[in-house]
Amino acid sequence: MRMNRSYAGGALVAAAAVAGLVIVLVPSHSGRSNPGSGGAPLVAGAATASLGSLRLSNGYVPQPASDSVAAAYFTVKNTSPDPDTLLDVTSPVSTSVGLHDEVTQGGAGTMVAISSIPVPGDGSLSLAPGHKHLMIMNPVRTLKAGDSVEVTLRFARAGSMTVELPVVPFSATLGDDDVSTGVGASR
Ligand SMILES: [Cu+2]
Repeated sequence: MRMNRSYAGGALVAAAAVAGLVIVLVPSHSGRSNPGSGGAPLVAGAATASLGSLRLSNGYVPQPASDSVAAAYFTVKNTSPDPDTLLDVTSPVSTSVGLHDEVTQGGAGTMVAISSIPVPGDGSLSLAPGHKHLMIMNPVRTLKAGDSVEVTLRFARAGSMTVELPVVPFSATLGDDDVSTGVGASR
């Protein structure tokens, strides 16, 4: 397991946001990937929520290693044939919640800011370590396991969904081949 959370990377993202840049490349804050599992280890006690034909599950925030940045993950299943789009995310704990993806460049994981995330019709959108994620910059309070983070997800078709994401110990977010969560990680 590698934890390459980069404080400098967070500062770069914040600076780029101020500068109005759409795409920024910064060092990855999570070197973890989940090949073969679809990238979404299930987490015990994770949040669920529904809005129209959208159902959110496995929502959580791994307890961050830094006070300056945290990541959030969830899956949204769309039971409608009509596609939707996650446009943006807001939270009372941060004035800057971004949508990020991770790509591999020159063998190193790198984060890239993305402006929206599609939710396919009769399909799902999955945010997971090593893949797409929410990036919560400079939370107004220290996020510790047992705490929760309210986020409001704004979708183009369905509207806004507010959900409380639990902050969980980092060990709880490992895949089923790393540690038993009691839930399993089959997909
Ligand atoms: Cu990120």
